[in-house]
Amino acid sequence: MTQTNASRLFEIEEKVIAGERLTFEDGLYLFESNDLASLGRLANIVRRRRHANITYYNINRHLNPTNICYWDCGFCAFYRKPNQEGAYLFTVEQCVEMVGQAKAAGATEVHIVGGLHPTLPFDYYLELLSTLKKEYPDIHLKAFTMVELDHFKRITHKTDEYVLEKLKEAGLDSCPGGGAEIFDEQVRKQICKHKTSAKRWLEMSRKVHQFGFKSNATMLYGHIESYSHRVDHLIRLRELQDETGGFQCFIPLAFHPKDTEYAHLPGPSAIDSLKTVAVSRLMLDNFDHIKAYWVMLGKQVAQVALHFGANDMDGTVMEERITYAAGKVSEREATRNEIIQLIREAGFEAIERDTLYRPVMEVTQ
Ligand code: V47
Repeated sequence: MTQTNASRLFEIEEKVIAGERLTFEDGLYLFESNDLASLGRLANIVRRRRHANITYYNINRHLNPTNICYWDCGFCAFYRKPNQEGAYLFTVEQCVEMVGQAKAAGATEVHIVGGLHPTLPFDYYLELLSTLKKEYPDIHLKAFTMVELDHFKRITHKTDEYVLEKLKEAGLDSCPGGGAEIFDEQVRKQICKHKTSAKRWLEMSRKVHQFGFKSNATMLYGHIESYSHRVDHLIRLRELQDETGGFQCFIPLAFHPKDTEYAHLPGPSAIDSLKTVAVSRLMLDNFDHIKAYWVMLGKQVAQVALHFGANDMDGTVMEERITYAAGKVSEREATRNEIIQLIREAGFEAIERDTLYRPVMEVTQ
């Protein structure tokens, strides 16, 4: 006997209220549902239970030391080949200057990710971290995705543990969540066939957590993947989180097609983005935080996403380059006041956090 939509949703709602884990089939059902209001309502139950009326933001800066990359991911408009027009590599001094400006603007975090440069030695990255740490000891260095850590292992011909130890000595504080894309191997073969595998991304995250670092996790959605690939991705993250507890935050990344191999695709709609935030909140029952990354969602959709399970708006960002390269021309940074305003207008209390989600200051005005 087939269940009616109402009774299936009711069954899921009962699980959500009881704090029971949702299955793959539940996740798929939620993605396939067109009852957006109910998805939001269910995700909001979990969001409010964990974070009440609080929405976090931080003051941060993105720093992409180079866009030169020997891989050729089809979804990426950011990378350049070494002699290609627009290729760049910042010196450590240039990076220090940029972080100095961010520090002056109140930043507590620098988010450092870049292309996989074919000849830049591991020492460059160590020098970058140690110089930044020396100049700005209070700034949290959230640096290098699992894909970059895997690259460091390959260029040093040493172990993962060696790489992590050296980065730790140099001042690494935690790792961002990029490079996860979609874990399904068939999709990965099409959108980023040379990239670090899903298995390796997860293995490296496990090692990062075992080493004592926190990290984040992402999912790139709205390209050629199906709903079941998304649910599979979320469940693989949930399983690893059960094991390590080392993920702080999940960030669904809305695909921006312009100037990529998938420029013919429309990218995800606002409805799809809100669904994805909601289902992520509901499936990832062991993740504390779901981020509405306004750079990729757009500020307005990010605001609405706060009612669909997200409890974090990320930060001021300052000079984001990856989405900017893929056609996001208008929203490259935000001021503190603007983010606070977006959060308050959506009906939440804005709390500035550091990278580890400790409150930095309470805004009372
Ligand atoms: O790894 C690349 C994605 C990621 C495109 O950890 C694209 O707090 C959309 O990981 N359209 C980098 N996305 C961004 C990222 C991130 C952002 C904010 C916070 C955190 C965190 C992490 O952006 C890449 C890739 O998955 N990406 N190209 C594109 N055309």
